[in-house]
Amino acid sequence: MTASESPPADTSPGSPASGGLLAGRRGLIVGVANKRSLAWGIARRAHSEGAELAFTFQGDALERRVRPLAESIGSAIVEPLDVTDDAQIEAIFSTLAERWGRLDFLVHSVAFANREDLLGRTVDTSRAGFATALDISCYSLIALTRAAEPLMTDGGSVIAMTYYGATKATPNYNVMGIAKAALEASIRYLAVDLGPKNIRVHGISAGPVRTLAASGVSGMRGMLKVMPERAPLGRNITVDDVGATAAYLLSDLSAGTTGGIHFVDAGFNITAMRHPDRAAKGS
Ligand code: 0WE
Repeated sequence: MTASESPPADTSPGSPASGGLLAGRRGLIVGVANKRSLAWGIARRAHSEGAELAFTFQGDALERRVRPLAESIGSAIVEPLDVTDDAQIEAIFSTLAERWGRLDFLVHSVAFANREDLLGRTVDTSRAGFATALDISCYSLIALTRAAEPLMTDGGSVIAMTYYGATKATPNYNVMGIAKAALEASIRYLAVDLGPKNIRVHGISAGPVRTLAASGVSGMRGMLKVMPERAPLGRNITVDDVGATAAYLLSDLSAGTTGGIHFVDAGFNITAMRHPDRAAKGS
């Protein structure tokens, strides 16, 4: 048979590709809030690479957002999950055990700090605010990974979302930077624990994107302006950029890779300052 006689591969967005990178894989996506979410960018790409997905939502308002998105890509499992509640974590994984019996990947795209802790001085962070940020943004990865482990019987891959504010002090990111530093360390320790079971654990450090989590963040507009001036690629990143890197990290293409933080930031993190030939607009 000549090449011209083969049927064209269906790689259109939203159509599961039988020859896709993630064909036959099953994954849980935690952290879709709406269609702009990084988690939705990952889900869309995972689906187009052939994966079957389950989703969680937190609260009625987000259920109304997540359910239609999940249904649009044929996902039959959409369940509530508050990551601070051990019983709900147990419940979602027993649902996955019943319905699928196995899990290939987990995507963690969840963070929260009280709004008053994302302004002003980190030195003013309360004990309760610190505990909230670390519990929701970091401990949840450990808890979810522990619950996923028994289902990842054929190996697996875990992705958690992080940000450059984990390693470099970033205005207003404050306690979230501390939580992301702990999350990045958790990724390394989990990778060591689960490596023997061929479960790989990765961080994606995404550049700033206009999502629900970034809305109302003071200085977001400035960050989105500075990125293209300083980043080697001269642009901001998109959720599709994140989805593509995630597909690689969830697939066998990255079989020899675990415990790392993978920057999807147009190269911003490797620079010390803006190149003088790339003039800031208006300067
Ligand atoms: O990790 C994040 C956002 C996480 C986040 C956002 C909010 C806003 C609403 C966590 N908790 C809350 N709590 C709220 O009440 N990003 C990487 C996006 C982000 O957030 C920032 C940033 C960037 C970038 C906050 C301050 C400065 C920069």
